Amino acid sequence: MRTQVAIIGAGPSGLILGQLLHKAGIDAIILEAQTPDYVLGRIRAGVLEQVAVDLLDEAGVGARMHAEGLPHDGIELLIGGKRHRIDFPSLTGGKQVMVYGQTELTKDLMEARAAAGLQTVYEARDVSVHDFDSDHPRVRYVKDGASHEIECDFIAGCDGFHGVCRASVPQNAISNFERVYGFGWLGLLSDTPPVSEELIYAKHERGFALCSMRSHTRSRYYLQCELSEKVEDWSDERFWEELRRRLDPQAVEALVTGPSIEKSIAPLRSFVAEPMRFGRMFLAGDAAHIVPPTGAKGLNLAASDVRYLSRAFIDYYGGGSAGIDHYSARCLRRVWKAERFSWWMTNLLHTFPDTNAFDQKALEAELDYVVHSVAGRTTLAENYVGLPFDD
Ligand code: RFL
Ligand code: PHB
Repeated sequence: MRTQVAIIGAGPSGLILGQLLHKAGIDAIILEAQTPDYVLGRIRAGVLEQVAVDLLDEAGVGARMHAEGLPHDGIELLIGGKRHRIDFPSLTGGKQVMVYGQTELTKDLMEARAAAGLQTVYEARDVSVHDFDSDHPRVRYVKDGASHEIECDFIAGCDGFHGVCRASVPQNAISNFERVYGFGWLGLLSDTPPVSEELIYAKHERGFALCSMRSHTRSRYYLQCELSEKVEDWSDERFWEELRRRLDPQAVEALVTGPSIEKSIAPLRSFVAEPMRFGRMFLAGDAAHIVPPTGAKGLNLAASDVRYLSRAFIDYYGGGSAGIDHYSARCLRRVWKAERFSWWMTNLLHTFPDTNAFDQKALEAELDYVVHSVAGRTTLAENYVGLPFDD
């Protein structure tokens, strides 16, 4: 088998890249280890930056997002029992974000791919990448017990944090930067109306809480929790009780509870691998970097990487090499700003067991500054809605 770009992974990065390449007339095959249902069953991100919305429109998959997604003009920070609204349009020259679940986005991309008759191999086992430091990279995999090999011009490693692409790079060719936070988020999804029209990020001495949503009838809530916690120990009742403790009386009164549809714990981590190009293999999305979810940047970074990568391939097949040569540096500039923002939001809003009294006071002053100064609010808003691209 031969293709121009072999894409490993059918998460958001792989699927968006596949769609953008298709629009540009570039051939690609996607290999995915899991089944479509498994991929759709992963409840993850919910907030899209304007630039990600624009990219999905460009990829031709924006129709349902515009019809069913919820444009948001701001978020609320609940600090010391008091709410502070961050108004995006007035602070960023008119920008908004779009609340639309990763699951829905993935579904739209899968359907567009199927409708265009594009090839995705689900349940591809033992995927391995070869000779990406030569002009003839190859990818091998096993499907239904039979071995296959794909010859290609490029490999796109869109296979997430635990994927095979980054792991196949020689140790001396890659640098990893990492920060672990020692706690996680316990998430709950329920078919109940959201507690508020906008997202509420709550700082509380018992731990951070987030009130988010997927639609007017589906809510997503998170509680900061210990890594040793087990989902089985969190009955729905216990979750709702703990959430109430971390919210203000107005939210407690408005909160509609109900049975959970999904509950899971995700550890918080910051991670960046540099560079993001190894010869003819390129890493994109979670394969190259992880952010703690506090800044809602994970999915958005995946989209911005594949935007750069699709342009790099289009440039290459048009006879240029600047796009592929600058891919890594271009991505990393934006990645590190989102890493910094996510780390900052996480530090600001979570409870850390080892914070000393001085640091605690300095943090309170910083929060006071952020919410009460236009410059502070602007910094938060500008990063939250998404920084502009270089080009
Ligand atoms: P994904 O979504 O992990 O997709 C990678 C795909 O590659 C497949 N794969 C392989 N395929 C073939 N061969 C192999 N050897 C393979 N190894 C892996 C996997 O099955 C998978 O389908 O990465 P991608 O596309 O880069 O997209 C990134 C986003 O999914 C991610 O950044 C966000 O969802 C991060 N994230 C969140 N971001 C937010 O902005 N807000 C959130 O609330 C939020 N919650 C989360 C999250 C990520 C989580 N993870 C990764 C554990 C919650 C969780 C639990
Ligand atoms: C979500 O809705 O899952 C969500 C929203 C905002 C975040 C993180 C997660 O910062």
